[in-house]
Amino acid sequence: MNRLKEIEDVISHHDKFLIASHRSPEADAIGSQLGLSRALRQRGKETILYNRDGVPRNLDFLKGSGSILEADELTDKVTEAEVGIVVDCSDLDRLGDKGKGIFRKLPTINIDHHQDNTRFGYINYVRPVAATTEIIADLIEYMGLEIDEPIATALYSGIIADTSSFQNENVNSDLLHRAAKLMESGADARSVIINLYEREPFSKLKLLGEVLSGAKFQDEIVWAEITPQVIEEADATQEDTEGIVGKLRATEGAKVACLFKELPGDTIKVSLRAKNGVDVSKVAGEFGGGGHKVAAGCMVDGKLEDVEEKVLADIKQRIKDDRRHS
Ligand SMILES: [Mn+2]
Repeated sequence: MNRLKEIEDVISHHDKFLIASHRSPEADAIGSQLGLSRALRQRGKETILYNRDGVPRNLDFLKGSGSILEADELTDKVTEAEVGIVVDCSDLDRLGDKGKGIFRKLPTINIDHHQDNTRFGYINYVRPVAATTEIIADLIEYMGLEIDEPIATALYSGIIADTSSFQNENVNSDLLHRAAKLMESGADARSVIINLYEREPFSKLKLLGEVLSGAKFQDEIVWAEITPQVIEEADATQEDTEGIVGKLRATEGAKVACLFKELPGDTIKVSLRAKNGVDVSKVAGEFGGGGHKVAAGCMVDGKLEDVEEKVLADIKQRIKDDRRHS
């Protein structure tokens, strides 16, 4: 049976929906939540929106962003929800403990584009397109609902974020057609760019400078590290560390970029970006994480230098194997 039809059937037979996405959300997560919620409301449905970490500051321009509840704002109201919809989230663990507990008890529709999605829903609609908001747009159209200006802007944000403004390998003509249609529906493309890329605090620039000055480049791998001390010295926040790994990837001759971020308690957050072949979701998978071919990540317990050594060795091997096969 057609998945969109299955989802539409469930939606038409219920009234209250809890819509969630992964922790530390970015524009594809929040845009999918807001776009879908607004569309369901057109159909007279009630929606509750949840995200463990709330909405990042740079997405507060999206209409309805104030209605997304964080973990400590989730009240008993949530228990009234009949159906859960999880968007842009590969695994229930990524909802956070509270969210996971709630969604385990709800019949859940899982709408996502991550290739490593664990199919945790009772309906799973997983398509390897560039952004989950593309799938949400298809669903809204399929249900015969209107993509109005706020929905178009929310969905367009997801496309911009997950393609790095149409720069990634995942860009194809379908995606560009979808983006064009969203603009026809009123998506405010300029304000998406301003909010996503031109609202950075000065502390972020300072932090970027610090981190890049310590970067290393060897064997087609470029990498850098962030320690709590560096963040403190730049007077920066954890949020300010977003996007740094993308700058590393710009290096000519680099096949893989990695950022090693030391978190409290000897845990290292590893962010990976690739170009020219290597599948970094496999690297992340090796260390208990996941993601996409060109963008992935994992959390690894251990000392910074040990984790660096292990992860870099794994990447080096893959680059070698890759060369052998091509
Ligand atoms: Mn996404």
